[in-house]
Amino acid sequence: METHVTSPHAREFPVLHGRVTRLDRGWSTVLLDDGQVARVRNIGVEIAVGDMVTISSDGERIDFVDPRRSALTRRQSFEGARGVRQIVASNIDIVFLVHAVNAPLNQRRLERELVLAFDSGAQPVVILTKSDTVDADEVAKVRSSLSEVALDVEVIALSSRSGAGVERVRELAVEGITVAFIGASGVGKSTLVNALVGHEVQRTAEVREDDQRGRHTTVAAELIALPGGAWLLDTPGLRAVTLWTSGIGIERAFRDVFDIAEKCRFRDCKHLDEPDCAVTAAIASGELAEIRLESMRRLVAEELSVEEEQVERERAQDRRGFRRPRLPKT
Ligand SMILES: Nc1nc2c(ncn2[C@@H]2O[C@H](COP(=O)(O)OP(=O)(O)OP(=O)(O)O)[C@@H](O)[C@H]2O)c(=O)[nH]1
Ligand SMILES: [Mg+2]
Repeated sequence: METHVTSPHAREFPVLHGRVTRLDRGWSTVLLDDGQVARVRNIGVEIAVGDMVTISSDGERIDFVDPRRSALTRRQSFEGARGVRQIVASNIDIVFLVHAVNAPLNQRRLERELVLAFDSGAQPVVILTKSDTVDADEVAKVRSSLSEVALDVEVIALSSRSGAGVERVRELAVEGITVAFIGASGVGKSTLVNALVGHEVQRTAEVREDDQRGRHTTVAAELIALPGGAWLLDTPGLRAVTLWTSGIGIERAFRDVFDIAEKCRFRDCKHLDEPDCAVTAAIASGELAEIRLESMRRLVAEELSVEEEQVERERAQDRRGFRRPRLPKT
């Protein structure tokens, strides 16, 4: 007679593992490793589009989220969400920061996006869309303005309408990698998705005539398969690029200021009225634009207030008894 030994750890059901392609009010759409699609509840776990997840054996909910190798995270911007984060995109390799060439130039917004992008662990690339709407000189002008703040970052000018420049995005979105599009509403993220896929997968809508602002057409982040084998994450236009606590983001995004500050006499120089401050000297000589320093200060302060909000939030939760104090084991 044959002996059968069943491991006490053997699973009764096969493990269901896959990637979250969409979130809708507490439900995740998961593309399973075997190609099937599952809709499961998100209970008790923080889920983001792009996450790799394991589904419970009854197929009802997400049990486990694989450690994220990168995550684009911002502070929730709605009222009452102090100290709460939102993961906009997870497990991404490149984050494209999308701006429209014919909309008012926004260096300050780009600075914020760069902080989030550098902190995410993915590589930022700037995309300048709608190059068909202005002449080549104007494209060059806007490109160089954006490059002033996007240090060491590639800027791709393109038109989803004519197709000019789109090839460079295809070159970067190689098989197996995940790219995300982030930007204000109406800059043309979904139109570019459609150009890359080759047919309409995402809905798009006209911008407002007077100020070129969009109508928040895309309402949920969605992971889309590209023909070449890459994954593309289209996101709804962000109204506000709010910072989350940053690791290296501010330092990377403001490399120019940090490089100059290396030469200050004091290591903890605040660049106010300290003697031998290299930063104030660089501003006086025109080497550094004062607005860069102001901008950086604002972001550092914002980040500090997010940290304070988090501490305050944890305290409030403790007070409400959401989290039991750890008692020593008896
Ligand atoms: N001329 C021109 N128009 C473009 C181009 N790309 C996008 N548009 C137009 O810009 C408008 C907004 O495009 P969408 O793709 O919906 O913008 P979005 O960034 O996805 O906006 P949200 O989903 O609201 O965040 C549409 O009318 C597009 O046709 C382009 O390269 N050239
Ligand atoms: Mg869209």
